[in-house]
Amino acid sequence: MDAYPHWTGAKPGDIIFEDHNDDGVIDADDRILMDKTDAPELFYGMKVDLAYKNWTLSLLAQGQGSYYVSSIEGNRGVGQNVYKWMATGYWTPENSTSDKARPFHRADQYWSYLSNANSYWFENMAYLRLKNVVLNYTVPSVWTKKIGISRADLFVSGYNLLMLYAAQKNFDPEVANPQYYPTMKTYSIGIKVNF
Ligand SMILES: [Ca+2]
Repeated sequence: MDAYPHWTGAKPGDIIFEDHNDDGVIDADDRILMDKTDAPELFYGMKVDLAYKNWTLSLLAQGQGSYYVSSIEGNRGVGQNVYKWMATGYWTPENSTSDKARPFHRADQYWSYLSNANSYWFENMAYLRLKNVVLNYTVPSVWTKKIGISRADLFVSGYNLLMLYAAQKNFDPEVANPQYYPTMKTYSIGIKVNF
């Protein structure tokens, strides 16, 4: 503790604030503007359509570039009400290599988001997700015409199938709020018939 400037009352396992102006004291003069944005730098998407004989496969991936939200914004109850990922693997004397702060009361720590705003709580929401996949089979017309159908397609599709990349993995970066439900996976099967 004594090796580095800290707030009064700091304990092992607390967040370490940077002595940005290097004066040996942690105070309001160590505040700096964050060079992060709270809106994505870009959105992007990729679509691939493949066809082979009677089969088609359509893939859609989408993502967004870096932006930062605080994972601990808003009221989440009192006491030791913390997210699951904060409740395990945190710093203890036996686990002293962890960079995760010890459990805390959301309101009464000097390093809470309410008391002294800091970058510890900000998470990068960049991601790339396999959003939509459709596999389609067109039934050969020599079969369908016998029963008066001009075209028949069988398909399976999936929505929100796979997170290909996420800068942080604690919660769904597309929803970008750990208090909300993550996006749901959806699977569909279907038949499309033209008479
Ligand atoms: Ca300072």
